[in-house]
Amino acid sequence: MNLCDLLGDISEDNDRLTRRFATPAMKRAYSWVQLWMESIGMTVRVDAAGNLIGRYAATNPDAPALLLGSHLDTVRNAGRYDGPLGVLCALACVQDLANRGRRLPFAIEVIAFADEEGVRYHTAYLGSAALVGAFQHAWLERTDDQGVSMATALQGFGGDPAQLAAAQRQPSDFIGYCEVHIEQGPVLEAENLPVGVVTAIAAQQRVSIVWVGEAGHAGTVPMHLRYDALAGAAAFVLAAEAVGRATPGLVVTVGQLTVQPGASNVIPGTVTLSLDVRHQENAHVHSACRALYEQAIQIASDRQLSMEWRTVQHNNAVQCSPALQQVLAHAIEQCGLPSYHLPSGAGHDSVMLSRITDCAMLFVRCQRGISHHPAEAVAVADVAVALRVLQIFVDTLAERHTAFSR
Ligand code: HGY
Ligand code: MN
Ligand code: MN
Repeated sequence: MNLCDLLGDISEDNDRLTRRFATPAMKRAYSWVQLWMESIGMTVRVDAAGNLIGRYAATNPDAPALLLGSHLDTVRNAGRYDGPLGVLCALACVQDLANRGRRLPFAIEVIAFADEEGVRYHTAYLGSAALVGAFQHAWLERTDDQGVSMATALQGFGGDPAQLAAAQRQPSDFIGYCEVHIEQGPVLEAENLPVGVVTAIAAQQRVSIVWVGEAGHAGTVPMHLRYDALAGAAAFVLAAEAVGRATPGLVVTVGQLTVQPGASNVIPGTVTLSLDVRHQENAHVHSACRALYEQAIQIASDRQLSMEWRTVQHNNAVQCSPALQQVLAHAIEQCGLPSYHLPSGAGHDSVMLSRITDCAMLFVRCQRGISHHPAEAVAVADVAVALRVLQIFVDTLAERHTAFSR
């Protein structure tokens, strides 16, 4: 918890927590986590994609690993637990093994993913995509809002754009992946439970939409002669909200909106907005995006604007491993608690990892479900339960692994 606070003060901004992919702030955060990894006897490296990886060897040096961890990057004005809590819980689990001088029939690798949020280059899961061979080289040309390309940022951070293929891991490298993460929702608090087992991660589509009208003088162009890009975008934002409200379980968000030229006395000529559509069922994401695409075309036509719709990323819903869910549930019951299963509306690196290994997630109650906000908070007692559950989870896998390999 102290390290969550310490990492929570390592930011690009003076007055809030923002720690994006491949930034100096991220480098400073890595140095603390690396120190902890080395202090408990882990071998540590940063892979070509910028992921920080510690390995706690097994009795057999070539054994596959149980992968634990989460991400260290954050959104803008973030809370201090979304991501770092999972990395630090994983390290606490390894520290406990090291303190007991215990080696397992499998290694444990703790990974701090380089970019789960996708804030800097608008593609989430950069680090985990590289790990599973899903990294798209075209992403390297993307530039951030200072015009720095991803390739340049990665190079400067100690990654290697030319060696991204080497970052790819094989299914045979792992026996599974487990991530401890705050729920980022109100369910566990409503159920009065400290932890829960994640069943699935919602399908998600991210779209970038550009509206182009005609900039003009705010004082001289009559209303009926305007091609106001922001008025068109605003009509779309309300249409998006209406579509989201029309289907149970669907969430539709416009989180970013930039206006150009952006002066108070100039009619907006160009507006770029982000669209984030999610649902536990793929079909609902597809139909919502279809409906919104058609409405965007209609709005543009009615207002004589041009509209460019660019799908940035689409991920289908991901089911967590039933077998690993059962091991987590058993571990929770061993702590004298009921095992409660719930889906995740938030995205996580398991969306990528599930392509090469079984994935499980343990949610930790967070106060009022607040996240992606500095008021993000967890109770120490709930984190203690999560740590105990993770220990039992690892011990159970070790017992079963030994039993399997006899
Ligand atoms: O957007 C998400 O769901 C996650 O926080 N990246
Ligand atoms: Mn997260
Ligand atoms: Mn997040």
